[in-house]
Amino acid sequence: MKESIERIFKELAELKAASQAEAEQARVRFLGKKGEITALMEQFRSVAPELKREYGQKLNELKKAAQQRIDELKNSAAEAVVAAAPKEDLSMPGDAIPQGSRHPVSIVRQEIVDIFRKFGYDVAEGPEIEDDYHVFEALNFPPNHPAREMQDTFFVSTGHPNPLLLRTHTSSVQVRTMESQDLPIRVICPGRVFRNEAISARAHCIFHQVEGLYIDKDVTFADLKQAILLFAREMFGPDTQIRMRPSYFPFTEPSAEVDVSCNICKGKGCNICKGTGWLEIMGCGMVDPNVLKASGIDPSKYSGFAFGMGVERIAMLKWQVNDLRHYFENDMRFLGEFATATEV
Ligand code: 2NL
Repeated sequence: MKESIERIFKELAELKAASQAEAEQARVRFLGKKGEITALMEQFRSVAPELKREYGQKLNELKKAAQQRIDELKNSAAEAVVAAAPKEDLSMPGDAIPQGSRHPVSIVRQEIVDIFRKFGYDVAEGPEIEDDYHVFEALNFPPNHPAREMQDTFFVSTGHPNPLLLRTHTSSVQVRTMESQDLPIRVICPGRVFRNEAISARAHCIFHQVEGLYIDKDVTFADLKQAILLFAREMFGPDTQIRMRPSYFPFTEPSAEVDVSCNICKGKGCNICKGTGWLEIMGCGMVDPNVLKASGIDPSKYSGFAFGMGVERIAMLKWQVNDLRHYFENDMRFLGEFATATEV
């Protein structure tokens, strides 16, 4: 037994393992159920009592030494695996995280809002689900006006004394502003609007509007023209000209459509302005006295102007996009075109 112990001590000292698997094999060989040290432990039971103390000590030392040696071999084999693995090249560029960008409609909406904020307008928002009063009645829509009909408006509930509907313009927000705020009022209302229309290159059932309202004493059509001219020059460049054509809206009188000079062909005529040299950008007018009255404002003391524009339409002009549907399809190839320098 003594020789066996000595021999195993020697073997342990010379033991090598090229891998963790080999170290495990050595563990089984010495310390496993049928291992050499385990067998010596069995033999120990029949050792003469006077030798028990000496052999017992030696055997315990041997067992400890074997465990230690095998652990060492396992650790160094594991380190060798790591050392042999291909090294990470820390100078390699990282994987880029795909970066989003603001939606073009959002960019233009913000630009429009920023221009009017600079002019001193406040921004107001309101509910997308509205009632007939705030969308139509308070805005002087006669009871049988076609815009009230089912083909233009999405009704959320019908057969109800006060049916809910999706707002067809953000004028409803301005009505709420007139009801709740003190005069004078200078407010800009961006938001999503809904119309029950067939989807085409020029129309969608959901789109975005920015409407503005200015009410004070002695507000005139000249003030309206100047506000629109300043806006157009901020938005489309300092050389921009505007022209107004008479129009009709139930909530304004007089009413006008506004065109800006086409800055693509400089008025010569191109396919964006269809050869006219002018691009239509918004509708506007002097607030109808009936609209003021409905919201508790005395039209003999106060007057105001209002305007409204479609954000997608302005965005189409700005980037010469020929189909409004691009703004709703979320095709990353299209949306990626609008990353601005400040965001990158
Ligand atoms: C357009 C035309 C317009 C208004 C909106 C308005 C709001 C109030 C009172 C009077 Cl509370 N008017 N808004 C006025 C004229 C035109 O929008 O073509 N929008 C896309």
